[in-house]
Amino acid sequence: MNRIALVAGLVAGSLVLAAPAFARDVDITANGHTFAFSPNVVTLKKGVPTTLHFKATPGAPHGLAVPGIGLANTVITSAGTTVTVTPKKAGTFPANCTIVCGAGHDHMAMKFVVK
Ligand SMILES: [Cu+2]
Repeated sequence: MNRIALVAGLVAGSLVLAAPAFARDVDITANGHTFAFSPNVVTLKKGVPTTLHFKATPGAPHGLAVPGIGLANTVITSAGTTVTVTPKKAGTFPANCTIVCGAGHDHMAMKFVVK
């Protein structure tokens, strides 16, 4: 292997190592206009702390409580709130908005998948 190929290989290897398989910071938007969470599926890794940055579109607050991932009842407003969770068990944990926020409230759902 010549020197350039070796350097290119090292750089490529570094890039692979720098990209985590699971994000440890996730932005989640609660959209009160479409009554949806975005993203509506968030993958976490068992035993790995992940910081969830919640923010709502201006308007009514929303809420989430997902005991299965260690998320206590959390009020989500346009000011934003940040919670770090460390899931202890693998599985799929559905979550519905916990605060009646408008006409589409009953459809406002997402899920966390812990691997
Ligand atoms: Cu709601």
